[in-house]
Amino acid sequence: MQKTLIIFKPDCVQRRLVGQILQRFESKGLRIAGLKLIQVDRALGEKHYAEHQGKPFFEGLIQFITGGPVVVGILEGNEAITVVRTLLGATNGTAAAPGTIRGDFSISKQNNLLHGSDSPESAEREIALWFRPEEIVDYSVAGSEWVFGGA
Ligand code: IDP
Ligand code: MG
Repeated sequence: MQKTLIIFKPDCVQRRLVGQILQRFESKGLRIAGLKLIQVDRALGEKHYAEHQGKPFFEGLIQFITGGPVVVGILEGNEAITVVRTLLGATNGTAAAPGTIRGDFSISKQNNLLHGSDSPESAEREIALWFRPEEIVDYSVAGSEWVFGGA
């Protein structure tokens, strides 16, 4: 079972889309292993997006991610990293396929509603950056054998 980090970015919170998008992840069968609403400060934003430092959109991205509260969570399930990235769709909301979260709700390159970890290494780094160990909750979801069963 794999864990991945998701961030409902400030546009998602302000547009009151958190609930219906979280429902998509739950419906898919992913387990919520951590969830909280926080105001991101510049230091955390810069650490999270360190790989984009120096790019032309970096400063705008930091202004965006610190521009209002976010909901950050950890989802767990079979192939959770890929599953979440697939549900999110392409980075650019104008190009994301209909049926994906960004395809259905975003029409912006920057304001694309959610972040999802892109590899096992990123997931490990990001989970450690955003969550203290005691905030990550291990429990079994009723009926999960029906969701995760088989090959
Ligand atoms: P990802 O979130 O799909 O992994 P990345 O390329 O890692 O996409 O970019 C991180 C975030 O930076 C994007 O989700 C988006 O919010 C923002 N971003 C990426 N490219 C651009 C751009 O060209 N202009 C403005 N913002 C961008
Ligand atoms: Mg990325």
